[in-house]
Amino acid sequence: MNIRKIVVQVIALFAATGAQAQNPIIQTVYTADPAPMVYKDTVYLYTGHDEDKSTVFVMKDWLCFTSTDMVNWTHRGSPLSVKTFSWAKQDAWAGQCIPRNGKFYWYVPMTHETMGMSIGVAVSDSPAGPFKDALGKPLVHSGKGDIDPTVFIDDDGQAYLYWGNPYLMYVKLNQDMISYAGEIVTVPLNKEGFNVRYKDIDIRPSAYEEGPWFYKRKNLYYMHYAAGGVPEHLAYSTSTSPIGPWVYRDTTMRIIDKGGAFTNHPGVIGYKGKSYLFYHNGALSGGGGFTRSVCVDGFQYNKDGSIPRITPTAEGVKPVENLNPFIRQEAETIAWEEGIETERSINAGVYVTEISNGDFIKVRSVDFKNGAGIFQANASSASGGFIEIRADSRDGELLGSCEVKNTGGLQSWTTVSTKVNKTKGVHDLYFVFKGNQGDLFNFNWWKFNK
Ligand code: FUB
Repeated sequence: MNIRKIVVQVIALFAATGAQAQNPIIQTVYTADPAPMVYKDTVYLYTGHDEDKSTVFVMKDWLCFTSTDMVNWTHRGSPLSVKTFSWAKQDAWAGQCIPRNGKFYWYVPMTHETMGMSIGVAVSDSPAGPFKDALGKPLVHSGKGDIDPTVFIDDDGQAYLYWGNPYLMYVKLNQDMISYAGEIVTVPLNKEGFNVRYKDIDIRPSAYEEGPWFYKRKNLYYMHYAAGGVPEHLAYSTSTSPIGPWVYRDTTMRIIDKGGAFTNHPGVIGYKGKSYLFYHNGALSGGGGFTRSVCVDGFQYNKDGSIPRITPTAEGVKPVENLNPFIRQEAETIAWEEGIETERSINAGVYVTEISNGDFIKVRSVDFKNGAGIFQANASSASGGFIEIRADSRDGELLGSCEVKNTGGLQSWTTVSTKVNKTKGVHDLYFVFKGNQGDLFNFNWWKFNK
């Protein structure tokens, strides 16, 4: 079944009302293994992509989303896939991207044609890609479980790549970010460092499992990871040096009982003065262990740098700024939606599609300031329909109704407009789609005029 027709059930699964639900943050597609990156004023969220209806890991590409407010996420498409790497066969598992010297380096694990799991590196001039294989071969292959790379550049310019399951390994990357110096080091997974109770690594460790996430804050190095086997919880260790020794600290997120997946995966950032933990669950309708979805919740470091237990919520986080409706906004900038999907074309880039009667998009915290009077939408259609513009809920005040007539085809884009009731101040904005049966139109971007 198509994800769009079942999304509505997430509310029941993850116990929030439709009005408040914000987690999972992406509803158009299954996402996993979040890797957030703050670059300039924007959060780039790189994720894995679980294919619909998977009963094993079926992961062919990675996705990119952006936000400047932490609640409205813009789908930037799929800038990297297994196909980008001539040597790779399958398994677009958890990676991380980092900027350096005007370029963006994205470290990703995949199954090599002959060697098994290996880590590749892709490079781009833009954080949203497209990315190219930087080497034409794996960067790392130890044969000891080369998955889930995390990358960090220390204050002295030394970059570190950590990764692995069941071992935790690292190398020091060279300045070029696509080669490394020295040996691959295997970190001792002992009780002091990672709460591992067994000396024999082949007996599943009780703590460190996979999905490391490495960074520094105020002279303390943090290693977050998925822990404990199946199902996983999240935990962290700290060190005063980038190469350990590590001190086990605590669980950051317990096993998610309701709507969880058997894996979890941390990604931690600070953004606009707040701290966030990205993770994944199986709470979207049709979701589960192989159809996961990325979520985000906020936390505050304690004064001593320790991290409190973080509770997964359906409500997620609050906006850190309002959205400006007087500049072009992409239709695929979404806080919550029901029924639609996104697609990409050469003419339009990423756009919203598969729009049926009653589907809607919610855009959160839109600041109309002293008032908006005109609504414009860029759309294409082979049949036609209406965009109802509503304030604060899907059946809230009707500000206007913008007709999209047949434009001569689903890739024939036209800008249409309508007058709207003078709307002032900050509101959640709802686009509720109306029309006869079938796909009504495609929706590319929108904008209000004063
Ligand atoms: O998504 C595939 C694998 O599942 C990842 O590499 C692990 O971290 C776990 O989330």
